[in-house]
Amino acid sequence: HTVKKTILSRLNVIKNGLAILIDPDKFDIENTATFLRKLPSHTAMLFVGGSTVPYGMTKDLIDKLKLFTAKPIVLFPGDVSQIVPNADGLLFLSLVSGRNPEYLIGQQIKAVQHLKQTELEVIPTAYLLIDGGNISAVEGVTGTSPMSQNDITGIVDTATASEYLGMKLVYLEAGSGALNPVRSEIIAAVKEAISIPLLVGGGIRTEAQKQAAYDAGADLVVMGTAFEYPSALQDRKIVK
Ligand code: 1GP
Repeated sequence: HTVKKTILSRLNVIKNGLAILIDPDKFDIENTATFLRKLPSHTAMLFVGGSTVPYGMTKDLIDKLKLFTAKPIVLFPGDVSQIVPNADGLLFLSLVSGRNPEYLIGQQIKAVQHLKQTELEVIPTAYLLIDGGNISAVEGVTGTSPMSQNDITGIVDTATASEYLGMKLVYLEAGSGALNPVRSEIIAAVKEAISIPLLVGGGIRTEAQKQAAYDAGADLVVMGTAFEYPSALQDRKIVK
């Protein structure tokens, strides 16, 4: 199992990077080429995953994406059934904001037998669910509560402990479709405390929100919903 660490090394030098999240369950595969053409030019990589994805859909989508793009494709799986060999890498997530052992270590152990059959670059990622003002799919699926946006010390210490444990990325997640993205103050405090790359996503729909995340210290912003419903982005772009 020798794998080039190309995605992580890219993340270690990335600045103002953008990852577009595609949920196979919500994506029209026939529309793949058009979808990719419309993405911002600074899109660094594609994330593929969702909370509930029917078996087989992830692999088919990635085969299709690879016909039209050379950008790295990184799995962002809701569970082990979404681990497929035709992606380039995998965010190996541990939900460190919660106390459900299944999502701290259980799913990861179950993933091993799948991963042994792939050459995916495995990227240890501390995944922190932050309150986005509505009930997220992550909260529903994992049965864990998000951290309050007021608990800055708790969030910073969780991210720092994760780096001490050897995690290679920190991902601050407000949840897909969050009403409120992670606040700038939190992003800045976490960025200040860690030396590994910081990913921020959930509820970021406008250019202004994206820029605010970069200004606060996000190395990579993850956007999904805004590109699933491009008209929503167009409408809100005026806010810029
Ligand atoms: C969800 O952070 C990602 O895991 C993206 O969220 O769909 O709200 O952009 P949105």
